[in-house]
Amino acid sequence: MPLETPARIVRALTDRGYNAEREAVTLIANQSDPVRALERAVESAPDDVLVLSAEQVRETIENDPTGAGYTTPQEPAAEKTPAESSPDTNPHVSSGTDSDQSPQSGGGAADETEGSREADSDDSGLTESTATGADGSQTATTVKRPDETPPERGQQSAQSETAGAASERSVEGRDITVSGDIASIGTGKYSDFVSVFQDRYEKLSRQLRGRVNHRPADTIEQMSPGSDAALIGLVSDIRSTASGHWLVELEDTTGTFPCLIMKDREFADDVRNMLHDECVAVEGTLADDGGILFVDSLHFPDIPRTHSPSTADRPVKAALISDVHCGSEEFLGDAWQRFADWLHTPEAAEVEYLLIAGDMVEGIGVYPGQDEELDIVDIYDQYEAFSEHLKEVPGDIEIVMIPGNHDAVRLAEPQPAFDEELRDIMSAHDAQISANPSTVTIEGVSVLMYHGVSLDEVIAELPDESATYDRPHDAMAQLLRKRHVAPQYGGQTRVAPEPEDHLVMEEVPDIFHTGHVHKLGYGKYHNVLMVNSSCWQSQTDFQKKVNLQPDVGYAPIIDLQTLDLTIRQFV
Ligand code: D5M
Ligand code: FE
Ligand code: ZN
Repeated sequence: MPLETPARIVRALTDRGYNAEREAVTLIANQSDPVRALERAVESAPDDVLVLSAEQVRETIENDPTGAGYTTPQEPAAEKTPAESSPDTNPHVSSGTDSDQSPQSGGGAADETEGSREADSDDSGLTESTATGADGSQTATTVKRPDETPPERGQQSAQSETAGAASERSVEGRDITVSGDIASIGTGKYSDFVSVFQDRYEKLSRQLRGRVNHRPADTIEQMSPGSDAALIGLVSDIRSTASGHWLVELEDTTGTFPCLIMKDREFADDVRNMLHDECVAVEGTLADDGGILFVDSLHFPDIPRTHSPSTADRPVKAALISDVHCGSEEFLGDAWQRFADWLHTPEAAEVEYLLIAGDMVEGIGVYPGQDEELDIVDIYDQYEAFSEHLKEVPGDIEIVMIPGNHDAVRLAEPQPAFDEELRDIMSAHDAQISANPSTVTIEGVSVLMYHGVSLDEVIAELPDESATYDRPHDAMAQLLRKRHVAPQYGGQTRVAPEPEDHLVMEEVPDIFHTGHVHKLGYGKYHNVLMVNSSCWQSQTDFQKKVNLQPDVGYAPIIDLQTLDLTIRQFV
């Protein structure tokens, strides 16, 4: 019998161009003649149907003219193998699962994972969850960017690089709202560079205003020497003096002002964690000649320590992955297959969401010499191949995707969502497609999804105690503290000139999800759960040269009811 496992049924359906709901697969598997059930389900599927629903399969089975050998899903055939029985009663784990390969599976603690480390920040507390049994109750997903009035569909200008807009649709049992796309209306003119920084200052200074009694830089210039003063500004320069103190120049909308941080201050080390263009507040005393502020306290926008994350009110889980790199010679198709197969097992029944934080495909011309490692050289063919892999993911899992630096959208951040052409290619799974970054609210839990290009910069610029490739979540914590996903302008991370700064974290997320550095890392920072997904690509030539050992094939799974994290590996 060639169709004895749900994984095989999924594969057979994918070969025929179909994606399927898990219950549809189970129904087919439960038939005494699954081959016939599958063929009939496919034959009777309407032409425009891409996702085979349980309802449609049930109908096909009920309307089978022979009816011979069919069993109802409620009454599994007595002689069935474990793999063919229903998820509720089936202890069997499909051959694609990681159960005997992953150090985490079977109840191992998440922090035993090689290549992943838990942040040692003040309030970490990751645990593992192995709860089972979905109740299938109402769900709600919102994909949105904070601070955004999404345009109506079709309202974007012709030169706009964004494709989508707010959309609402009703999927069986779920209420989904997507308002994720940015309408890129930047013209690339100087005025947009000015306005994106003005907006950054406006949004971040608002977060600091309650903590200091600040004055504009030009007012401070006029104040009498020796007076107390406070200033909020974007960091325009950081220098160390001959005697080892720090001279930090802050800029607001009225001018710049130099601030001196003495090396013996307890917050002097924080200067090492500063990046150009981030927003900070200082309080201190003006020097005798008035031309410099001696800093007594330094404040970052930060996440309040009292932040209490929201949780789902039913048992439901989300898998957070990134960096699939389909089309690369190093793409790990087998690992992906095992992951997709696992999603069809009873163990994964509660996984209702799959978030993919960028780099769906390997892309073309991303790095010099990259073409030598391409398995698929045409970018559209890469997305076609990725779409085939998406079909292996259960059709009843909600997928949310944002682009990364390898994807076919503009490189400058914020990156708009995939355009219509790419959406069409990837339409089989009907994923939610949004900008980089985006905030996705699942069952009341907000997830800030950001691909993570700025992590390279944070890791390069900050001292090792603050961020390394082995601890990408430390770099993420720095971004949370700065309340900005890509603070530094003019470096590696390209920031688009726009009327608004969409990269500011105006709202505190419950979960912060990034990728890009191809390392697994997780931890908590002021109760925000941080997850840097690994990747589905083995070490590339470049990574070999710079000795970057990627963590591959991990799928962090978050229980949205408890925010417990389980790490699974599928290599
Ligand atoms: O990048 C994956 C990681 O590897 C990320 O930390 C950047 C780094 N990387 C990979 N290739 C290069 C080249 N050629 N130059 C600089 N940095 C590189 P990803 O963009 O996700 O492939
Ligand atoms: Fe990547
Ligand atoms: Zn990347």
